[in-house]
Amino acid sequence: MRFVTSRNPPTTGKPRSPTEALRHPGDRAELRANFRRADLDHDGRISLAEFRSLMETLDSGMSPEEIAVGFAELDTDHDATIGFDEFVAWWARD
Ligand SMILES: [Ca+2]
Repeated sequence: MRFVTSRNPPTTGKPRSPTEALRHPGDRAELRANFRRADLDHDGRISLAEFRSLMETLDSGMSPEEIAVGFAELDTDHDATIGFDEFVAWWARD
């Protein structure tokens, strides 16, 4: 993983994978708050652009490619948006 260190300083336990970048102990209210924060135009879905903004806000250290992969992972019904249910499913996944 040496190639990521210049962009992502060695912080202990810094999550790297799209499915782990946002995962941390949090309750449902926090989850909803994060979803709302990500849903910039308040249409109840997260677009790729909004997802990218969220990842930048959370300082995920993900590249555009990783963000695109992460987005695709979340978008389980392939409608090019992430609904709250998809967001929750992803967050709760183990
Ligand atoms: Ca979707």
